[in-house]
Amino acid sequence: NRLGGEFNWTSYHTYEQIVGWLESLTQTYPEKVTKVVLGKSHYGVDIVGVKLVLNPNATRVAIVEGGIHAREWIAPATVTYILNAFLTSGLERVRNVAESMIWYFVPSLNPDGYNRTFHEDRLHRKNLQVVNGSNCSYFTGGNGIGTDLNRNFDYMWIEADGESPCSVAYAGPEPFSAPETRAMKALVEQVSDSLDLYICFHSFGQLVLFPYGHTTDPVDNYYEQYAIARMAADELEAYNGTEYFVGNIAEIIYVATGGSLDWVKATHGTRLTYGFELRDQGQYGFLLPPDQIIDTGEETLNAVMVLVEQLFRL
Ligand code: ING
Ligand code: ZN
Repeated sequence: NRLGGEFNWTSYHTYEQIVGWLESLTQTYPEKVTKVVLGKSHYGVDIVGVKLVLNPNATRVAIVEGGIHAREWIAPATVTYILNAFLTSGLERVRNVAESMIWYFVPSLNPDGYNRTFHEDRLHRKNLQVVNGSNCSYFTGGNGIGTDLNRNFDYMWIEADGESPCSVAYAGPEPFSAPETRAMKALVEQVSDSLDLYICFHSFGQLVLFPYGHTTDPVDNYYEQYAIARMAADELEAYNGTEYFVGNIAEIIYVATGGSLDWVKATHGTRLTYGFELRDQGQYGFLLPPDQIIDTGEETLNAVMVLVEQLFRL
């Protein structure tokens, strides 16, 4: 595959390159990797993910979401890094983890926004859906046009923030108004009964987050979610000293509603639901240099392995 052949983790890649690489995987590993089109973006671009099955006896499902926010480039890069490790690592530990579940990897849930950050506005965050009657300026570095997809899911929708169409966290005119969030909703609903693990990747801040975003009241399995997150963060830190904090969303970053993680937890009762704020702590912020992709990928892979090992007590 022309695009797949050039793929690496020493630079960031366009949406087209990522999809090209995913398609190349279905050719290289036809028994293991299946292309999944979750739906279409507002501009009509296929939202492409893959289903990975390394062990036909696996029954429990994990979904790995990246790129819901366009400017957080390290998120898609980390999702593809982990997928690649699952397919190519010679380490028994990595293989055991990879084989223990049915995986859905969605590196870039917001293709329109992501494309825009490559050629127009590096700091765009939302999708590119214009809301009737609003007249947001176009070049704004995060505000401007679009719906914040991570405020558009139907749990506690618009309770916290995001009522102004031009604001950075605009929740949309109604829950699931964005085709991108509806696409993820459809995937989650399709696998809901078997879904045990949902991970979404953001940047930046070096945090492992879990529900909820509307309240600091503890989620049902707070201690399980907390203890496993802390173990994962410890393992991440052990790799090369990158420090992480863990906790409830509302407690350790800010009150936020309508996120995918909270909707998955509240609506589907998924046992482990985590959001990572990847590197860094603000030195480069969203503009994380590409020479940090591999270390970020490797340390984050270590954390993800702990989540799965604890899920199954491997
Ligand atoms: N952070 C996330 C955001 O949407 C988050 C934090 C994660 C909120 C999960 C709610 C649920 O604001 C970034 N950096 O986007
Ligand atoms: Zn984000």
